[in-house]
Amino acid sequence: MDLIIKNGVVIMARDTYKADIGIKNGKIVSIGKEIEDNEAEVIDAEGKYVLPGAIDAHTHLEMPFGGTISADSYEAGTRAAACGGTTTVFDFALQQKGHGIIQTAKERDELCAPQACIDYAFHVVISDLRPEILDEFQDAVDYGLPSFKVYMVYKKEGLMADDGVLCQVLEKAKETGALISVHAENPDLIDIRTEKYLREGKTSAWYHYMSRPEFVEAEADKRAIHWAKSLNAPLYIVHLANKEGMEEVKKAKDEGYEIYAETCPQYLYFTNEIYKREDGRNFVCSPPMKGKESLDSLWKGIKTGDISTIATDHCPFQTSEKDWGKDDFTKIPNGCMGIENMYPYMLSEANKGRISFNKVVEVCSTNPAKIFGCDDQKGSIVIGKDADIVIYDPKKEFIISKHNMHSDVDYTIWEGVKLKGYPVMTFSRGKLVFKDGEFVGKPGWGKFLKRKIKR
Ligand code: DUC
Ligand code: ZN
Ligand code: ZN
Repeated sequence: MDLIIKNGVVIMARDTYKADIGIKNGKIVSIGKEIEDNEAEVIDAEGKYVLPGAIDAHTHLEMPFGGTISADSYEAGTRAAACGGTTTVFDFALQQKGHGIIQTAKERDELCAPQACIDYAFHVVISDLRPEILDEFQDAVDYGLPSFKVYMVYKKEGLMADDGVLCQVLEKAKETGALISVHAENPDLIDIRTEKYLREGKTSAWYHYMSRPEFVEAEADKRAIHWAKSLNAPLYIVHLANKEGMEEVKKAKDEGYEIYAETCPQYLYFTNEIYKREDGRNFVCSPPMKGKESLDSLWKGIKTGDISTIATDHCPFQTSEKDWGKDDFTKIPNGCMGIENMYPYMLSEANKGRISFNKVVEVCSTNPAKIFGCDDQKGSIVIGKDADIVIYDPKKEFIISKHNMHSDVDYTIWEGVKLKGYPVMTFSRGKLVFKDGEFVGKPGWGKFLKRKIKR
């Protein structure tokens, strides 16, 4: 064996137990009591928790968006992820007009592969649906790319899928073993409300929220769920942030439909009140943070299992770019950071007693691995799987600051947030990539993950 992690408390989605873990060639090869091997390096995890690395199924790294490029490169983003206990990211590859699905992923891979510090996969965003693209679904699935996304918004940006496109991709995905994700907000309502506020001279970040409040998101959630139910097709709703949508997801799940909802840490911690602050623009993302009732309903959804996954929608911009919208909220590039904060924040909430540690492992690691088809390799501590492992110190106190983060962004929305417990080591396929606050991995280590969704 190469490595033995001894005496830790192993936390899985359904189980908690004390055990040693043996690792060889990047894989977990034994789990048990008092594993010995004179050749192996030994790490003593007494008093610590041993968790599967988190899987962030929603990131936008160096993505052209909002008139610029999101501020974390593949290197900076995956480095920061590793330092927050995330060992796999799923990034969005935007289809250019005229390009194919596999071509889109390969183009992003050229950029990502030399930089990636942890393993990664892509969801391809379909923005130019043609008969050839529908015909390519099966090839993409066979290639190991079984997840696509459509935007129900961003009409002016040329990204939006109308209901016709949404229904076609839902049906084709069902037929070919793929899964469709949607960003659900109603574009026409956003446009009309935005124009009204601008005409009235209401230009602060608060009107970003007001132009896309709860019901604007809920309508699109309901419409997407309606189509998915009607076509009996699976559906994954990204960054769910409102109560009405949460209730519709719950209803559909109770009726037996394969509907998954993801939410993000920012919707579990901040409310729309944040947009009233002087620096409110730094928190602008879409969908925006909502009222307290929505926040509470999302936490409830996590507890009941109606929220299947937590991911970050990590899409940061520098403060100078956010400042473009100082006097006009429509000029603020949309997106916030969270890639390094998701697991520490959720685990801290568990440590404070809000939910169980097992639940955090379930929504941050085991479920995304299952839903997106990499649970043969990722998402749990089981013999034969990748040794993507986090050692967590439940006693470590940590205050988030831009100074102790590892991304390239000059601020964090999480500044000053106090956490109870923090990761102290992260292993990616058995290789130590984070230790005691320092990144110790290297760019180019991360591998592209081929996946297959089981149905
Ligand atoms: N929302 C954001 O805030 N940023 C990136 C894309 C998105 O949908
Ligand atoms: Zn989105
Ligand atoms: Zn997103």
